[in-house]
Amino acid sequence: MNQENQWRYGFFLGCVAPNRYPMIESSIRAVFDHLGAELLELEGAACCPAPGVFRAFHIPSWLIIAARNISIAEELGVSPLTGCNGCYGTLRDAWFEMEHEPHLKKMVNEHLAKIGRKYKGNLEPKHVVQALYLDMGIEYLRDHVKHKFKDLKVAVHYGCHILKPSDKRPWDGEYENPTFLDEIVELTGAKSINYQDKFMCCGAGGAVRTAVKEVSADFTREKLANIREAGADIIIDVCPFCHLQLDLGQMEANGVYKNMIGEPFKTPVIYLTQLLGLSFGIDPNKLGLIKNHNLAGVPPFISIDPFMEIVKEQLI
Ligand code: 9S8
Ligand code: 9S8
Ligand code: COM
Repeated sequence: MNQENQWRYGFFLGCVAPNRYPMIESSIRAVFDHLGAELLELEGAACCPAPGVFRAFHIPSWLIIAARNISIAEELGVSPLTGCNGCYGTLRDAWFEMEHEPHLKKMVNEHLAKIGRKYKGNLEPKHVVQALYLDMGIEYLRDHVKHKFKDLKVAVHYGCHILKPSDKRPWDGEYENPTFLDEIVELTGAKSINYQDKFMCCGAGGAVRTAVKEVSADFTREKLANIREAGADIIIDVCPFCHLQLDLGQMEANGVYKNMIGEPFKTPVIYLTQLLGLSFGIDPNKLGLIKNHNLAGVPPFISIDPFMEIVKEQLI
């Protein structure tokens, strides 16, 4: 198949990246462009809607809104592609459930007909990591590596929805100890270190962050303590909501649990395509790694300067 046709996707942004962490969106665009993949705009796309929130209240509404979002990509003839685990969870679970239960697809289409839309279900929703690892493949990515870190210890955080529920995910049976993300990270020369309870939730998901901040911050505290204990220089994630929790939530954990944690946590949080882009030789400005303003209350909340020092010493 022609490579350029093969790698065309409808870029589903979700809410958190465009509103809170635009550097994530920008780094995904830069890396996909560099790899010769085309990202089409999904005009009029709404919230996925968030799986831990909407699905928990009303499954039919969740399904119909998800199907509407997918149908925007279908009109362009491409798979929806998202860099968010939560959006991936919704789009992929909804797609899977409608494929396996025709009455759901029928119900959804009865509703979509009222706004002149039809959901087909012939295009599989994908995660950015899925496109990189399964569509393009490790060898193709390796061919683009220009610079390698000599000594960078990374705590890889997968997050929940990229792996589970396993029957609706494409990772070929490897769900308890997956390595796909570590393999991509290690292409850059970085070392993915082991840490206690690596597959634990960041604390944000399932609406926990919204409902009970302290519980959410407690998860994050535990996760960050394990990461610090293992000696990680940075955290790598693949979900803007995890990113928000590990960055802004790191500040919150430092506040709420200050008597418990000793020194405040200060581990920089970097999105996968920001790291990969550096190793491909992409301008750090395009990857959202250079701060050119002094506005308060704007992310990253945990300084990434220590990481950029390592980048300067080892990479550029
Ligand atoms: S959209 Fe609205 S809230 Fe969110 S970022 Fe991802 S999950 Fe889907
Ligand atoms: S936010 Fe993103 S995917 Fe989730 S549910 Fe548990 S972990 Fe963080
Ligand atoms: C997690 C999204 S990425 S949600 O809170 O579970 O909806």
